Amino acid sequence: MFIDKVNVFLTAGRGGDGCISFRREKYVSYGGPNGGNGGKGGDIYFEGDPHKTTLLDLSYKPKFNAEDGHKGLPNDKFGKYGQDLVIKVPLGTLVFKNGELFADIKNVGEKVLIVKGGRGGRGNASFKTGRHTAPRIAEKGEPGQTAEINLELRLIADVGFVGFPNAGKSTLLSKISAARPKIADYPFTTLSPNLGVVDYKGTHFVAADIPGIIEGAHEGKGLGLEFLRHIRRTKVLLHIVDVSGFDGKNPYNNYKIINSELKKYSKYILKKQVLVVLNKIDLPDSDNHIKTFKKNLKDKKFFKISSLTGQGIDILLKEVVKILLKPIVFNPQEEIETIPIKKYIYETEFKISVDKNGVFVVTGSKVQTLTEMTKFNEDDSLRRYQNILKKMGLEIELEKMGAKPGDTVRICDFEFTFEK
Ligand SMILES: Nc1nc2c(ncn2[C@@H]2O[C@H](COP(=O)(O)OP(=O)(O)OP(=O)(O)O)[C@@H](O)[C@H]2O)c(=O)[nH]1
Ligand SMILES: [Mg+2]
Repeated sequence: MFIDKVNVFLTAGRGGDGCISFRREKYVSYGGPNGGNGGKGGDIYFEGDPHKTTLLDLSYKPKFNAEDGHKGLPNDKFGKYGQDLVIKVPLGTLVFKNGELFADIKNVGEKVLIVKGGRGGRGNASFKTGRHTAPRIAEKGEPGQTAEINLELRLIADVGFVGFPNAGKSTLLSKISAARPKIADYPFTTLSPNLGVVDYKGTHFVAADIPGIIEGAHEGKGLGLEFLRHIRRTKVLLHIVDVSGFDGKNPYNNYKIINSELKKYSKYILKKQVLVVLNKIDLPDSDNHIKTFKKNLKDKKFFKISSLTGQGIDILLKEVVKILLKPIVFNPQEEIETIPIKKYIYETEFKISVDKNGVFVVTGSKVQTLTEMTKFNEDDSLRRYQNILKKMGLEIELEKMGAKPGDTVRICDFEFTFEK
């Protein structure tokens, strides 16, 4: 099955907790602190894999977690790092993180860090200072980053085939490559894109055959225009027309319908090199229809082929290769046409609001991380926490908002009583 859009939820590994421990040796009554730091949590990456052509396997598993970091240990032993998770994706995968385009994985082995594992919590050995020689402070590990990810596949092909159903797109692909797409005498035989590698006298290129388009596709008729995203990055389009008129329709009209559907999909798509390919010239009525094309296309070049007998294909491929060998510059607008523009949001260190019960609720990622990394059952840790919040100006801000001693302040899942 071909799946080209998938949502997954990623959670990087949490950092390991720092350790509180003191040296215990014979004849040494006051050993110093020796609790090690926790290990970092595992990161999650996406990596381009040339053997993948669909996002199907990711659709089975909506949630991915990387390993948590291990706890720090006594004797200054650091916790082990959590293992990174590398998720393989097909080339041409666009990664949207929390709704914004984050990465575009185009190359073999290209590895992109998507969510970072949390830092390991500091052990008490690292809190030792000249004044504070026996700290009972250690941090908990930092939570790993999380993100909702939408993946969208845009196949990477050099040449794309477009046209009405039954025009012979799949037949052509099977003739010029080793791909074996389904071919049949009815519309919508092809339900998802097929890729094939073409070797024309030593020049290799990838061709993509996508499902047929019909009139009204931009309104969702037939299979719609969804699959056109897979030819957006191609350098050349072959517009394949059944020129036999066998189905009783006028081939030139069909040609115009496809062009108008393509235009409705994107204003950039027809700026590509498009080669008009009149197929099925082995059938009797084709000559008449070819004349219509000649008249209407004027000096625009077109190619006459039979995907069945192979006639004319060599001349067509020669032209395709000629175009591919020229450098092609993509319009960057083209890529982002359907992609939302990134918005940057400035976040203050914390925000305070008052809920309906008069509780002061403090939010903000910095405060949240600090809270999640604090061991509240250790007095020294708690004191350090209070000091940091004070330095951030939380106390002053709370007072400005009208907090009085005895009021409740909530940070994450913890409630505190406000006092000066
Ligand atoms: N006589 C003749 N028949 C052809 C030629 N090319 C394709 N056909 C036939 O036309 C029919 C449709 O061919 P497909 O290759 O499945 O057409 P398609 O464009 O891929 O169709 P969809 O997948 O439905 O979009 C099949 O019966 C083919 O055998 C040709 O050059 N000459
Ligand atoms: Mg087909």
